[in-house]
Amino acid sequence: MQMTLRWFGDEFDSVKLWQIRQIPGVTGVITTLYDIPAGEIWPKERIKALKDEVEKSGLNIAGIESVNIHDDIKIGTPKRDYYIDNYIKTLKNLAENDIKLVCYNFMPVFDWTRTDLKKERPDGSTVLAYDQSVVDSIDPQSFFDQTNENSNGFVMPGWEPERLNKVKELFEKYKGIDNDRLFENLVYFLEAIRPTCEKFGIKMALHPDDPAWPVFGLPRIITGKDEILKLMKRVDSPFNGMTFCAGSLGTNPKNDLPDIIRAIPKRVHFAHVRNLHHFKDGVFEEAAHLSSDGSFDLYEIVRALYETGFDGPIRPDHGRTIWGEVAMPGYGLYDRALGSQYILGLWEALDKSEKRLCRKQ
Ligand SMILES: [Mn+2]
Repeated sequence: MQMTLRWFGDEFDSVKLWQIRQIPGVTGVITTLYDIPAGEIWPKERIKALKDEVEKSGLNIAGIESVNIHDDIKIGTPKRDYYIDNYIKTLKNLAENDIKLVCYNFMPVFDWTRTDLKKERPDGSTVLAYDQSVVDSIDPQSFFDQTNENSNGFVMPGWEPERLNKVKELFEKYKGIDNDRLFENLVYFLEAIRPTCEKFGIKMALHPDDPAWPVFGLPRIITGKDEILKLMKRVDSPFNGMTFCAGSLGTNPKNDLPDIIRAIPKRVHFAHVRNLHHFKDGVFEEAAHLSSDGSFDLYEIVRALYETGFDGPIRPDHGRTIWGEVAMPGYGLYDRALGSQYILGLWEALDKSEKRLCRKQ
């Protein structure tokens, strides 16, 4: 297991590499070339420059989040092969720079969805929150505008302004795409990149849908254990794996998070570990990582990762905004640093208990 933090690059992130380097036990970052639109090839020199910058600070690039998938691939238009070919070239360029973990998602139009980016909690901290009734009462375009207005001036991942004027057009294109079609388009994409991934040892880590149900009438296919198992079996190769995201899968309280991890041993390539507080179905807010602050048992989640031999990167995912920090909602330094220490503490306790048990036997 490697503890990491997501980092959006010097130009976009309020958090600096030297600060990340000072968090005990955090040895790498999960990063991206944030300015390259989905569908374009990542130049080898840009990847090399990013890698050099990270390594100069004493960290490494533990993986990429994300290389985004062009909507033509998700929709399955005649242009998809062109975009898949570009994706393969990007994967090769990454592998040649020794970067072999790629997180991606297959959500139509919107990435993750939250209805409030600074909901205040009783202690004065602010968090990302979701209320289904808000989504039900607003059109997608206004929703998009609202999200961008509330992001403290930062560009939110998956909510890039250049997509803004395309929302209507995209919704048109997704007409007729149901869950089955979207699933088949995902399989088509995975089979197409498979030879490259297997040749270079690239691990693809699919991020589950967030929230884990359809929003704005768009299809959603990676929402729980059955759907994940279906995909793992359909493209049954170690390259085809998951990003286990507690906060996304856990939006549905019916999802048994440790059970999902145990159902796909060795196919969890990357983990996002955080906590949510549920109020009722479809209404939740993000919480501090500590089990007692939210609805998830973080000990059981980390134990499931530990006991299935998880050896990829973990990131503390989102954090609360605390101590007056001005940062991209969810991606401040302070609370993610706290979260990383808690997860590392759980991991150390599990590891030492296990070793003590081994000595006794
Ligand atoms: Mn996540």
